[in-house]
Amino acid sequence: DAVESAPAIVIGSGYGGAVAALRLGQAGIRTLVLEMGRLWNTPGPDGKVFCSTAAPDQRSMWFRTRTEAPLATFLWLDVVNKDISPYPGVLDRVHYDNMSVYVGRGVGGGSLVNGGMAVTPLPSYFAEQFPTVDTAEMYGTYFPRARSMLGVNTVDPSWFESTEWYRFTRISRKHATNTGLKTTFVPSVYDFAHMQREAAGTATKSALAQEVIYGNNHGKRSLDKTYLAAALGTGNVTIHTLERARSISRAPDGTYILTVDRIDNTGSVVETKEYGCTYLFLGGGSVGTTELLVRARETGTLPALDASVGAGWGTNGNVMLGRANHLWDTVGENQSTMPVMGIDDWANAANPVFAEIAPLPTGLEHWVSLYLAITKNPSRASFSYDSGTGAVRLGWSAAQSAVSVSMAKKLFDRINAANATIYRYDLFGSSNKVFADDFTYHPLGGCVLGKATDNYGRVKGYSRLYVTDGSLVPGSIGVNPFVTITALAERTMARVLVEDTAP
Ligand code: FAE
Repeated sequence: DAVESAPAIVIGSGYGGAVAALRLGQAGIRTLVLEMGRLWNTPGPDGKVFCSTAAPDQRSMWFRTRTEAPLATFLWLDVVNKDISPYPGVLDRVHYDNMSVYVGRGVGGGSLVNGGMAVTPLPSYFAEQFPTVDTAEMYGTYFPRARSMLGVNTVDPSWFESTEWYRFTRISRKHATNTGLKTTFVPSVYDFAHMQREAAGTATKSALAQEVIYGNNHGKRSLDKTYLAAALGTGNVTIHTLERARSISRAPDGTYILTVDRIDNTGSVVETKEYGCTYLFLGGGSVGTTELLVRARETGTLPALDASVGAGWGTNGNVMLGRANHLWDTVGENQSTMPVMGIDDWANAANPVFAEIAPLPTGLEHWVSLYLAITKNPSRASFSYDSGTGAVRLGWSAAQSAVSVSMAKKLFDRINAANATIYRYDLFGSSNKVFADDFTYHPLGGCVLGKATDNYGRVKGYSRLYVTDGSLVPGSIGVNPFVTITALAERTMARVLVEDTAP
């Protein structure tokens, strides 16, 4: 059983993993990235790499026989989800007892499936969540570095005001304004010049063709086109796909040993490999990294991990909901899948909420205004290890979700009152559910910066072991999280490469 080894290994190729890979490669350190999902670069029989939300097939979800879209129903009808054959598709929904977590699977992680909203948090809230981090340095150096590498851009306001594709957003803005609420444009990593060409009919449609949560075939600057392309370009970085890290242990000489399952397109384990490395970077995302470390501590392979590994997890207060508009307030049959505006009521100390104005592109007029509310829910949960089954559980309760719902409800009750509108009852299953509070797009925490790690993501109890992903963020950041995750990873890499890898 030969052990393959590399000086540095990175687990996962989402934001945290991609930043680590690039900066290691640029420093001349040979680096292997292990990613459990596929490399999404090969067209299927339809000539496309990804499928659309309108016609999901095996490429849509991670080993499912039926899709599990966030909107379960439309007019209470089970028309949204489709039977599919099991395959390493690009979107996963990880189920815990009272909460499920959507994550991307593939080279690029969440960047392959997300809405592209590239939002920098308010400095005051960042400082509240990260009291030990130098805010001036973050906003002066690492946030700008992250935004520039990610290719953040903003929609042209005059195009936004005139295009049919954002009518749904303008209607929601009008209703917010009628309520006395503030709205704000949100930047994106979707190339708006491409989107305008899509609208003009001179480029193949992607955001304007119902592509998003199962991947975008064009326009999106996902990590495989930014950080990871640059990482491969250093000549020092290799990515292995369909390889899932199962466990981490430490050899007597202080190097790390990973047990990794290589799977095929049916999900069968075709090989179990061992890898060795000197430097190990964990970028498996909030649930991926935290599960690995909780299991390592509890099974005794890394027994010195801190007691706070597994703690401080939250949903970023996510709640999804729909409002029913008056007949004259049409939202349009044509909707871009990339959100560009939020209702910003975060300054309302009694009930802070930042609500993204979300699209619901069905190709039909449906009079629905959809939102993803980010609420300042202070609830946190912990992961625990079940030695009977070997499963890692999440102790999130329905009562903790109810906190997010009550905050979202306070805001949207005001919007409904000001506009004489009501909620939609047909979108989240047969039980007339108005607030989807049982899933999150923004899993955060589990290995919180300064608690499970030092102030730079070095895991407590071990040397040369680092966390660079969303598990560092203590459960809430008040806006969509990937810019923050990227900027924190840049900060960690800048420090680690200077202090820890000097010959
Ligand atoms: P992540 O991107 O999840 O990457 C982790 C990677 O590690 C994945 O590729 C995994 O397959 C892989 N992995 C995990 N465990 C293992 C293992 N054991 N072995 C090998 N590989 C492993 O982590 N955020 C925004 O800021 N703006 C948005 O508009 C937005 N929209 C979203 C929409 C959707 C549908 C979803 C699901 C998320 C959205 N997010 C959005 C959240 C954002 O994508 C997420 O915060 C980041 O992707 C998290 O980055 P990480 O590096 O933590």
